[in-house]
Amino acid sequence: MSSEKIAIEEIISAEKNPSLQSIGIKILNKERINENEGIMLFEKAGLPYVGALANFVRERLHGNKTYFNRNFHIEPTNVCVFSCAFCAYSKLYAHREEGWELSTEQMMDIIRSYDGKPVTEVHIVGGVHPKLNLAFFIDLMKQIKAHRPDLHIKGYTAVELDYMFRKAKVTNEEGMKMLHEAGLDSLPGGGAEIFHPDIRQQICADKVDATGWLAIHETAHKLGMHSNATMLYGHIEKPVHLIDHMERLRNLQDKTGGFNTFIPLKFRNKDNDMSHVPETTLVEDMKLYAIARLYMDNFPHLKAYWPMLGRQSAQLSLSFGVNDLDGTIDDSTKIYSMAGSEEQHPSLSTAQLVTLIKQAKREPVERDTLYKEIKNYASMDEAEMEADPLYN
Ligand code: V47
Ligand code: SF4
Repeated sequence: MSSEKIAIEEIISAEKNPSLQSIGIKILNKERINENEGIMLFEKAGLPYVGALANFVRERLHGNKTYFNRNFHIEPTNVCVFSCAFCAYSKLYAHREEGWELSTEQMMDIIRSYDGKPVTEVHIVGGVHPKLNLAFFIDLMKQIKAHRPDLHIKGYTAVELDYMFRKAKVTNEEGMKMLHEAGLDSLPGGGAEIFHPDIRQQICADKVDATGWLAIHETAHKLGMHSNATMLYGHIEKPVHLIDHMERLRNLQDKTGGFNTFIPLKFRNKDNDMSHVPETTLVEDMKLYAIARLYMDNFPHLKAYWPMLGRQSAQLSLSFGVNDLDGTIDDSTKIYSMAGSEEQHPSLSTAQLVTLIKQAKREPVERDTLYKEIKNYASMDEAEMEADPLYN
């Protein structure tokens, strides 16, 4: 028996609460935990217990490997027809301040500015502009692919797609096929927030609901595309809503297997209509990641989005179930910095990201969007990287 298994068995048998102990045994035996057990972990378990279990699962799945990719973001617009209470964009729009709207040419200039650079993915997400329609985005996909065919396009949340398809009067399947054929490779996980209607009604009542969000992702999976899923945590929701959210995603994943990564997003309270709601503590953040790792047993990867969480907390999360830190990103992700994320100007070079992972005694692995390994940096010398413009 491995020393890791002996160690976790000791931790489980030292747990005084018999119900928590039996959850631990299930996890050890690769059995699925149910909704009540998930809620019990939130309500009764301490961080050391869930943390140790989540770390055990993380290492059983990935060893020390910690993935990142080299990507950049384009936010086509911050104008949005919706009015999510947590969103700094929607507040701006309500007050008609500081709107931006990039033309196709401006977005292609961003794409061209990465010519010759070893990025593998562009992440395109923005507000839901009433004028930017399906035809506009099909044309953008085609232009990007004509310029750089090997660049993976991960674009549009289910919220943007739902609006685009309804406006164009096409079904999910028809619209998704058109975008996919034009060059869209996969979907990001945004717009999921909290699925439970009691919470969704209060924080984002007017955009696509849980059924609609899940239907869009199911359609993408059926067409062979992959996608991610997010969960906006740490505001007015309770454990029952978090578990309900994860349960719905776990069920769809059982059906399609199309999700790559689960990404919990920490609610930030600056400059939005929920500024009175306090943010979660570091202990709560780590506990959330750990429980997510334990509950989402059919999701291969758990990602901490470092620009939102902050680089030190993201580093810590690597001991609480997380095995992916997203990407090297430049300073273009305004939706988070506007809402008060730790990182006002999120930017990390490959060398810096690799160092961050190594400091946590994990093994940095560059991946593409679909988790094909591009390069393992475990044995690469830091001085060598600092000296090479490819990594800076
Ligand atoms: O759905 C908005 C979130 C999301 C706030 O798939 C906020 O790889 C916290 O799609 N506090 C969009 N979060 C982000 C998104 C994403 C991000 C990173 C990686 C991936 C991926 C996808 O941003 C929205 C919403 O949940 N958001 N405002 C806020 N105040
Ligand atoms: Fe619009 Fe997205 Fe902000 Fe909601 S979270 S207001 S859909 S940009």
